[in-house]
Amino acid sequence: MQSIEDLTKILSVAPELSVSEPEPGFPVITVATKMSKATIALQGAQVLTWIPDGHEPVLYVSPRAKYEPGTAVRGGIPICWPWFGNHPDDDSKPQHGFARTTMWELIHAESGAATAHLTFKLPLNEETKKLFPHDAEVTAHMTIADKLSVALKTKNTGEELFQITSALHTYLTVGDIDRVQVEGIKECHYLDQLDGEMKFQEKPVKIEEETDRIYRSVASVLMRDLGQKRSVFVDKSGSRSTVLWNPWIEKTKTIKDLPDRAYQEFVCIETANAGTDKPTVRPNKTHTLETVLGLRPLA
Ligand code: TA6
Repeated sequence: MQSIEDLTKILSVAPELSVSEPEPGFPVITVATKMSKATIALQGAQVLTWIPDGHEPVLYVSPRAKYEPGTAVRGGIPICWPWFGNHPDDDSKPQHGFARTTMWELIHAESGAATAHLTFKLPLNEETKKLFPHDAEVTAHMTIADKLSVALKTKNTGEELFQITSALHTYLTVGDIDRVQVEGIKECHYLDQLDGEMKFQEKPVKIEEETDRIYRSVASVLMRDLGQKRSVFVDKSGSRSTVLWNPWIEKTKTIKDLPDRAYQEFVCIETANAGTDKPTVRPNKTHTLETVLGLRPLA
């Protein structure tokens, strides 16, 4: 793992960039430009917070999140890789893969007054090969300004093709869960993870119950947050599935790193390759999964 000194040296290229350890052994990078502020944990290359200048935070992070190596942080944009959800063949393997609980390496950092660029690399070794028995180079590329872009690149550096599922598991804050509309996934088919049924989204999407759906869609999503009088757009590429998740009242009570009221405060709108959307990465080819977030007035 890179030391605080290593990270400080890499980040010393620009005054907008810094690093701290809110918890021992858990480095967090801070980006503060005139357009926005962000924090990114080295573990999982996980964006924790993103606050456009003059606005309220866009990402939700649980007040009960644990910041300790090896524990997934509840909130921000967890990177689910090399599988989404349960491991396809072995339930004993970690939910959502191992990328989000592994310390990544910061390999590039630059910033101007308005825009910062960070690149992280996932260390893959004999240990991780037990979970993902292929040769790959995995990097996360972030552009932080008045929009936030996270691009997850999986390059096949081996001789055999492989398949992955993955997600940029974005937690968006909402002002009032009862006054949220999610546009862009109407008239799409979706896999309802609660009963395993394929369904069709006829009506505009509202969050009124436990919601855990994999929509078949390549479209951007617009989340209209009437409570905060704003909309958040979730643009994407390299993704044929959009996951919508809110645990609602009862499920939230079973999630120890979420307060009971949390279901009222976030919606996950995830740019994913999930369900039957399982990209094949051929030797020397790269799959890129990108999400771009930003604010829009509540039209
Ligand atoms: O993205 C939806 C989902 O797969 C839900 O089923 C729920 O498990 C959620 O992810 C959170 O997963 P986590 O492992 O972070 O608790």
